[in-house]
Amino acid sequence: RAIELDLRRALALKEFELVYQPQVDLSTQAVVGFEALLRWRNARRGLISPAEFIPIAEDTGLIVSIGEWVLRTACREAASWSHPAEVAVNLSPIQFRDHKLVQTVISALAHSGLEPGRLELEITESALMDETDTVVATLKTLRGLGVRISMDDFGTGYSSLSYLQKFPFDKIKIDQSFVRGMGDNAEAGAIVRAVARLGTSLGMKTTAEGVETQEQLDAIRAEGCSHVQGYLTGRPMSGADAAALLASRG
Ligand code: G
Ligand code: G
Ligand code: MN
Ligand code: NA
Repeated sequence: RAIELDLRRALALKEFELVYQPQVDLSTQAVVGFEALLRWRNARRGLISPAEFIPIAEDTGLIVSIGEWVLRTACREAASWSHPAEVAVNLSPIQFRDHKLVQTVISALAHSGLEPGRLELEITESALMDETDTVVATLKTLRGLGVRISMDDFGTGYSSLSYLQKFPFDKIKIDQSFVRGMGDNAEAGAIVRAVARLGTSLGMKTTAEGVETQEQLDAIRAEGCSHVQGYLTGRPMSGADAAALLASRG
């Protein structure tokens, strides 16, 4: 496929960039971190969403080298911030099949000088679906480095709860679909509340994702989520803007 050929050249042509979306601590209202989100800017194709090219990168195995670039870049940019905010990086399930994943993380931390506690790795439960024991062992090794581990898109898969029992995640990210549903149906609100409580009981932070309105923010605060990430509290922005936002806090 033509897009696959373009994707193969994208790293060498420096066509990738990261944008950063603020993560706000609801107890202080402060921006305490950013999620790094990958963007591909191709001369002919324009700006391509990761939803479009990540699946191709996964099918072709290109995700391993792209993911390495994401880790290195996110760590380097975060290390340059004037405040010790966290940076969250999404990991594809395919990256867990790479035996060098732990070494890649160690190397990204070492080269950037980023304190391990400031790096958060987001994984979806699909990463845990196959070879659960191996993936859990890798997560424990990563945690041993001091890195934090989040479960992303929580509630959208089939067996999220069983994975919470297999690995002590630092944070649960409640999928946007539940936040979006809160206005219209009582069930979505009840689920957000239950997950927030589950997180509290398990000693895990809970981030509500995709919060776009003040009403949603008030609701997720009332339900007991510890963090929020969404267009209301900050759109994804350039690394320079993220650095400026932190610096403006003085
Ligand atoms: O930023 P946006 O909402 O368009 O992202 C769409 C999807 O792409 C989300 O599911 C997000 O987790 C995923 N994504 C964004 N950046 C990365 C990345 O660096 N690596 C991986 N594996 N997925 C990413
Ligand atoms: O799968 P993951 O949670 O990593 O995906 C995050 C994606 O959600 C990013 O692509 C980001 O652009 C998008 N996103 C972040 N906040 C909002 C929001 O408030 N509304 C919508 N519709 N999308 C959001
Ligand atoms: Mn994510
Ligand atoms: Na998510």
